[in-house]
Amino acid sequence: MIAVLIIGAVFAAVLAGSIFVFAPHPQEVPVAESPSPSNTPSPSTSPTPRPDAPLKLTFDRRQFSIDDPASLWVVVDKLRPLNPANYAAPDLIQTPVPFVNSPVLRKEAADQIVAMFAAYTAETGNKMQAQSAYRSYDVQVNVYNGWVAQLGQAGADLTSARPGYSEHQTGLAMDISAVPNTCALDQCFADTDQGKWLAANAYKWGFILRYPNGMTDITGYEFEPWHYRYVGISLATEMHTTGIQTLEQFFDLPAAPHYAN
Ligand code: DAL
Ligand code: ZN
Repeated sequence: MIAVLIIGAVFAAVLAGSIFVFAPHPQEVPVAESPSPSNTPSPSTSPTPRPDAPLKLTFDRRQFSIDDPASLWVVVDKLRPLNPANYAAPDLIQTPVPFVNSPVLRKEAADQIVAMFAAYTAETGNKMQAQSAYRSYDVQVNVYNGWVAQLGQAGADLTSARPGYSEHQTGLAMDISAVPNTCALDQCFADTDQGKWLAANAYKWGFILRYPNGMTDITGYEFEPWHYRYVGISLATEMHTTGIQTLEQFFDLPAAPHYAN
């Protein structure tokens, strides 16, 4: 009887041991994640890193300059004017898409706009168009002064950049509108089919919504659902995946609600 009890106890201990040995380590138990975008690897191909493992950096935030006006990543805001102030990119070309104002952009951004507009039309049967793209320093002088005449300087500064401070001068930004042209340069563009599609899909062609809703304290501008900025597919996708909405936050730059002077 005692022998039976001892054998039983030993068997139970071995069984418990094997459960202990073969039970998954708590850190290796798959963690339920919120739904991931379709273009990110599934958890099975990308296991949750152990807390004690070195952080694996998959994206180099300093690959390209954010200061050089010729860089696809240049950050222009109220604290970061273009340098030189009258900069004009050497590779500006006409962008062959429907337009309100004839659209010029840098070559890579122009090619991506053409591809993005075509994809939108193929998917939905609808069309979008260029409202305004590259603006030189001198053109921005007129645009900004027009807004000041209409809204006063404080109002103008919430919607229009001063000359030398506009992303439009980089040749990488485009204001996009719908065909037919409803809600052009109006916040109701966000509710159009074109506005909704762009907000969900523009990153796939390398564009970001540069002045998102609720970010005025960071970007310095009111919500502009029509203003898209080309930064390249890798950065646009990284911002989409991480949910970081502004270039200022992504690159740890100071918020730029106001001009320095
Ligand atoms: N509307 C944007 C801020 C610009 O004028 O560049
Ligand atoms: Zn714009």
